[in-house]
Amino acid sequence: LNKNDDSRVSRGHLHPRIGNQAARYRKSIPPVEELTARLLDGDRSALSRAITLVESTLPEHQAAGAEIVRRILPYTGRSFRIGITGVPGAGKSTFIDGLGTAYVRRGHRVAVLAVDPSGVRNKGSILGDKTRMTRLAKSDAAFIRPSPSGNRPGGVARKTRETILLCEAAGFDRIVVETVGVGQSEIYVHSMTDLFVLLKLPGAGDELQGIKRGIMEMADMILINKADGDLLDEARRAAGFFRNALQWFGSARQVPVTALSSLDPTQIEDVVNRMEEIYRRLKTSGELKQRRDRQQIFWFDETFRDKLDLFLNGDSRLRHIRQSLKEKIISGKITPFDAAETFWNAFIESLASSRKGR
Ligand SMILES: Nc1nc2c(ncn2[C@@H]2O[C@H](COP(=O)(O)OP(=O)(O)O)[C@@H](O)[C@H]2O)c(=O)[nH]1
Ligand SMILES: [Mg+2]
Repeated sequence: LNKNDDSRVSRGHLHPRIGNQAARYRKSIPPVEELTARLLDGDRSALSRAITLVESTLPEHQAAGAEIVRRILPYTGRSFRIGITGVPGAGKSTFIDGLGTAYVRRGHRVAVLAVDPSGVRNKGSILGDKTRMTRLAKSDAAFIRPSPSGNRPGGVARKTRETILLCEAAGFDRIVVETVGVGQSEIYVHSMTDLFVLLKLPGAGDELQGIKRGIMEMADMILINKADGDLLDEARRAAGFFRNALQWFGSARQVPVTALSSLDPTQIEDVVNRMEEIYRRLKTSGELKQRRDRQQIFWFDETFRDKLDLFLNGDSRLRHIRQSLKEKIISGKITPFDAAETFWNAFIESLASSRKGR
């Protein structure tokens, strides 16, 4: 299936003046062959360029980006993908700065990416913020890229997933994806990483309330951050609490819980050792492959659903029919089941006529 086949869906309603824009930008796209070769050579500007294409809303750029991803696919998959989630202020950027620096010291090349579907930018709260990752930002062996923008969370996350592949092809072998728990973002990041880490603040007794449903099932490792100074005792207590809580949940999985100060490089080293141990185990047991296989299927389903939504919302007739059916359901004029049947038939009709119109 060619991704380009569906570009007309978004072209129709999202970018009415796309033709002009595409013409203006056409010249500025370096040939895909050249960009791919340079990227595989580890050229950072080619990597940035390719990511920009993947993130673009212009169909022409998207097509070029998709083509690059297709070409570099054989050179991907050989990194350890680590997801980090936690509320703002939990210390994610500080921790990632330490984590990345430790990895660079061990000879790895580290890429830090972010998924932030909230769309809140330029407030100093940008994920993947270089000002918080001062040590890492200076390193030649590190690449930091903030969250792509966009209003469809699945779309935002998919771009990051493709960016992971581009980074791997460019030689980055430790990929860190940061997110805040907005909407579905945790599910998305969990679905693109090998190890999903929950970074927690030392809670004040209400640990469970602060935890979104499902996060305990998703986390592969829980770190209680800021275990230093006045918060040391509180952090240790929280760690104990979580170890117990995991038992109550009856979790069959081994989820390590550690109190940590991200300001202490020695403690970061310990965490890195533990992460690497898990990575080795995942690889040798075959779990890594299984997990990534499941993720591939998740993204297939997710991307298809997303395309379907785009189609449904992009067709004004369908939008109208759907809305009036909903009103009829509420006023008791039609059952939800009959309404779904009616809408299905309208959908099939639209699909057929859009095929004919091409
Ligand atoms: N005492 C202490 N402060 C920390 C620690 N980790 C982060 N911080 C501080 O917590 C604040 C928020 O950290 P930041 O990394 O920006 O959090 P993020 O929003 O999750 O990325 C900053 O002032 C950090 O210096 C830690 O382990 N101990
Ligand atoms: Mg941050």
